[in-house]
Amino acid sequence: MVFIDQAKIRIEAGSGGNGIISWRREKYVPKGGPDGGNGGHGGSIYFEADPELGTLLDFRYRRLHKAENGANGEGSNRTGRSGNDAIVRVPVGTIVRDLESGKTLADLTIPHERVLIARGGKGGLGNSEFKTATNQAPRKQTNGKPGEAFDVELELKLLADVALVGFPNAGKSTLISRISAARPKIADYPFTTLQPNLGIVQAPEEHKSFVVADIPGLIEGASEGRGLGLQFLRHIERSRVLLFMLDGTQAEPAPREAYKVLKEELKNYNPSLLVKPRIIAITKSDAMSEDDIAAARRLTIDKQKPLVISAVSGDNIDSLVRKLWGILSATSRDTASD
Ligand SMILES: Nc1nc2c(ncn2[C@@H]2O[C@H](COP(=O)(O)OP(=O)(O)OP(=O)(O)O)[C@@H](O)[C@H]2O)c(=O)[nH]1
Ligand SMILES: [Mg+2]
Repeated sequence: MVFIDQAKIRIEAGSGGNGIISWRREKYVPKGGPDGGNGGHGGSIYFEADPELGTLLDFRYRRLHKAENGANGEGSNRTGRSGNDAIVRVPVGTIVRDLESGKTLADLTIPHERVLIARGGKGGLGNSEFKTATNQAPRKQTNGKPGEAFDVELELKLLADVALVGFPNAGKSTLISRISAARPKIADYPFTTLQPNLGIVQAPEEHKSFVVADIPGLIEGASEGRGLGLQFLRHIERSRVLLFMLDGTQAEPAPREAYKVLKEELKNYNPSLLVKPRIIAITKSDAMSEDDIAAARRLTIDKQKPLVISAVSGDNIDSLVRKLWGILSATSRDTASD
């Protein structure tokens, strides 16, 4: 299964500046000739593959991307300044399509690859360009041409950065609906989630985001096909960080035992999963007693202090996102897997 992130944006290249009509006026030149300069060219729009970006999230907030217009020409045959180009940065792997025709304009697969998508308009001509032997004083200029402007659709295949690992009902879907725009079904029975859901999470750093996969719950024996079993462990395989979610309101199994079972299942499926960095969260703190919360905070599981969180009250959710981002930003994306 492939997850697709999409965005629709409008791009508008800059218009060319106008050529102007102007006449030379100098002290000793009584009949000054034409000296109207040409307009500058409009800026173009390029798309660039930026390996620092992982999602199209930024485009939800900014839909119009414009390049600068060229300036009009000036007297003394001065050409107007050209408009600056605009560089639209997209994640590596982004496909750019013309929205109307569906035609692919670019498939940005190489880091830092740059492709011209919308050309800026040419500058118009000033009257000095129209001077001929028979017309020494042309009263003629042309206006700049408009830049290309159209709607494009961006598409990116997403890889999960973080996989949520937990028993059914641990609160995985509730967490993803708290930290992203994803709205998976949430219910108090096991195996509510039957298909993985991806959510895009805004990182604590501007213009940065990461992808969290909410996958169906695991149970003991999952690695041998029990429950929803193996097929979803593949998604865990492709992520960079594992977030273990342990239900703090459950005495049986208590978080430490739940963790052991989950870890064992991952190991049975593929021991290299345990090489991935892991974070442990104890969930549903809003429904835990003060004593249970205090006890959970004192726990050390697998040499780690778990974070005690609640996706309902928001308790420690910011810390969790910061912690995930801390690990993700220190490790680079593995683009090879699919
Ligand atoms: N009080 C409280 N309840 C929670 C919290 N998170 C989840 N729940 C409840 O726990 C139940 C299970 O939540 P889900 O988010 O569906 O759990 P899940 O891990 O996605 O479950 P599966 O999809 O079945 O694997 C629901 O009734 C939620 O309302 C929380 O932070 N506090
Ligand atoms: Mg779920």
